[in-house]
Amino acid sequence: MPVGSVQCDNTTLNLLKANDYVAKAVRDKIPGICVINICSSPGSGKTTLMQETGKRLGKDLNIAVLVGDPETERDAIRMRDVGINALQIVTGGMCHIEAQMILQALDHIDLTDCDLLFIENVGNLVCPAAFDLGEDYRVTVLASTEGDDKPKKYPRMFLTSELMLVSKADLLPYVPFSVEAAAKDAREVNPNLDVISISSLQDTGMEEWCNWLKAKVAEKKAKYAK
Ligand SMILES: Nc1nc2c(ncn2[C@@H]2O[C@H](COP(=O)(O)OP(=O)(O)OP(=O)(O)O)[C@@H](O)[C@H]2O)c(=O)[nH]1
Ligand SMILES: [Mg+2]
Repeated sequence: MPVGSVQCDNTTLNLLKANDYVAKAVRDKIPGICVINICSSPGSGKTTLMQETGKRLGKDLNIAVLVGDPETERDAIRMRDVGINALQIVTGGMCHIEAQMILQALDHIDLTDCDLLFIENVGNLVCPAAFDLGEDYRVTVLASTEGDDKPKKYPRMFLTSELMLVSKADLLPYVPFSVEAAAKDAREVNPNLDVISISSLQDTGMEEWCNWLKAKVAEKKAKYAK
């Protein structure tokens, strides 16, 4: 290789580097807002969880949602149905959200006085793990119906998350899923991971989850106020 040149042959790494610059632009654009990137497989209960969270915390916190899906506006409509400010990001078939989609979306949603912005990522335990969206925290939802072996099979998702929510906890008596086994594997991947079992339909874990969120919003506000 000639002296003074660099061989750029890793397209993926370069794309991710570009994404990181845009993620920084997202952070700079909404500095005081606590941003939570919710990731999971399709159907683990992300939208239902945000609906129930909005019902509980909507009085205390100003919540908004950006929700990504390959097609349809259905999830944003579901959020608006329960009174939450929401904008759909239609990825046009892409299996994850990228930071530039968030940056564009920020021009189309009113976040005046917003305390907490959820980003519901496209259902997928692989690709979303690679893309920083400018979030403060990443939360991975693993449903009891998916099997407890996922943290070791999709480690990057759990490695890059601060919290794992074991969702659909109301179904635990009926499915072969060990919360202890999933938590043990997940913590072998990421020793700092918090774990909460939760059911949006039966209220299990909702208080712990809402307290976790309130603490993160307060931390962000305190940091921004400095
Ligand atoms: N038993 C049970 N079912 C739930 C729970 N939360 C959600 N569901 C059901 O799971 C299905 C999927 O829920 P969604 O909230 O649409 O899941 P999602 O992760 O947003 O789905 P995608 O956006 O398509 O990835 C729906 O039929 C929900 O009613 C729960 O806590 N317990
Ligand atoms: Mg959804």
